Amino acid sequence: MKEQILVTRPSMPPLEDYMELIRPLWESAWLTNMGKLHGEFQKQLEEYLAVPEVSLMVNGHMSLEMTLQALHLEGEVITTPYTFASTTHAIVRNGLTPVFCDINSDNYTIDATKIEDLITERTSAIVPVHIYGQLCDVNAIYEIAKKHNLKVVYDACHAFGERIDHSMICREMVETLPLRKEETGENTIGVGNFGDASVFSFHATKVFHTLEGGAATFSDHRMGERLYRLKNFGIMSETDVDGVGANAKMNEFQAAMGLCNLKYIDSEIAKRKLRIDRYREQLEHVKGLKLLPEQKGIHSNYAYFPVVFQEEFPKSRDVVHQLLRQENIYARKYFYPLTSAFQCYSGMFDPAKTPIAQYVSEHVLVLPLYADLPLDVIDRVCQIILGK
Ligand code: T4K
Repeated sequence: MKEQILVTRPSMPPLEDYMELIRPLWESAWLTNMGKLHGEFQKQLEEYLAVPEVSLMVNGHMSLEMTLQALHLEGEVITTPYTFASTTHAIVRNGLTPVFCDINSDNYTIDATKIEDLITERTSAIVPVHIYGQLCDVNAIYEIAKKHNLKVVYDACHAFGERIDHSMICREMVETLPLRKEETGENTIGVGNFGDASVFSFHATKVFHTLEGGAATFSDHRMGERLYRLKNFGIMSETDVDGVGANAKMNEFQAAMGLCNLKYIDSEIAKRKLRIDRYREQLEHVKGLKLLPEQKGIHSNYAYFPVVFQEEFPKSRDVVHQLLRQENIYARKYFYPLTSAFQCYSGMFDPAKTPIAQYVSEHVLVLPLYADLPLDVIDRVCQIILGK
């Protein structure tokens, strides 16, 4: 039997790097609750992501759940069903009602042209997802949110470290950005600067990881204060608890892994690009196979390689999935089923109301992709798909 190939494999920094960072923890015995490594990681991350503020969290899901809670939202939230369970669950677990908007067939992000039709007097926010690291139509979403006075929280769990050329962003929104081009001299904007906040996942399976972990990015300092309370039980001092918080703090071992991985992130992304290029060389322009577009003006992190198997292709998604499995290669149906079709939401939503999302979800397969994926495995995957 050939070696098992999974859809992803975490990037591991040199063990010595990690040991060096965690060794002092045996002396200090300070393991969590905003320790020294937590502080250092937060600072380095603010710089790398080019955002004004970062609040570190135990994982991406809690980053989203707490950020929504910090905004004191009510009623309905417009979002996409084409995502991981977390996005929809975070909305529902805040007592809010998700209203599902269809996605666009080009890059599978929320179709901004369909958002306004879903707005009611109960709508309080929009939660779009930069799915697979594809940038949503941030300009249109900005306009809609401004017009209807809605909050926007981006699920940027797939978009770690992405940068967008200034020229891609509407002038008015650029004016509102806290880190201005004139001050930073940068020609690009970190993806975490859009909306009221963005949330990232640093799960083991992500482009960048801290074992488990996540963060919210934002520019309003009051958001930072609220998140700090929410992630630490609402504790202000030993005797002062002024909010019904939970526990979502990042610990020192996670922060140490983050500090290590941050050193290598650019080369890891470069290796991913090489692998995506290899896939593209063989699968691009094949009739019936739809690949993600290479978005102009966006510095991608090459997070995922989804392929949509359309009817014109001789094999269905499910057949290819099975053929790969027979070869011990585990591609994944990210994201099937739609979150609106989950058993836990049975009878509450109609997935047929988002037909493009439904179609993509039933035809998509995410192929194995990670920084050290051998190139000959990619060739083998392509041969199986193309039936050579
Ligand atoms: N929003 C979006 C849009 C998201 O995609 C996610 C997470 C979130 C929010 C929430 O962020 P977190 O709270 O998770 O930080 C995986 C990940 O667990 C999840 O983080 C990710 N999205 C989702 C897309 O993928 P599963 O259920 O597919 O995980 P699992 O255990 O099947 O692992 C996937 C593959 O990775 C396997 O083939 C094995 C490999 N793997 C996994 C782990 C845990 C490893 O090689 N090493 C490992 O340590 O959700």
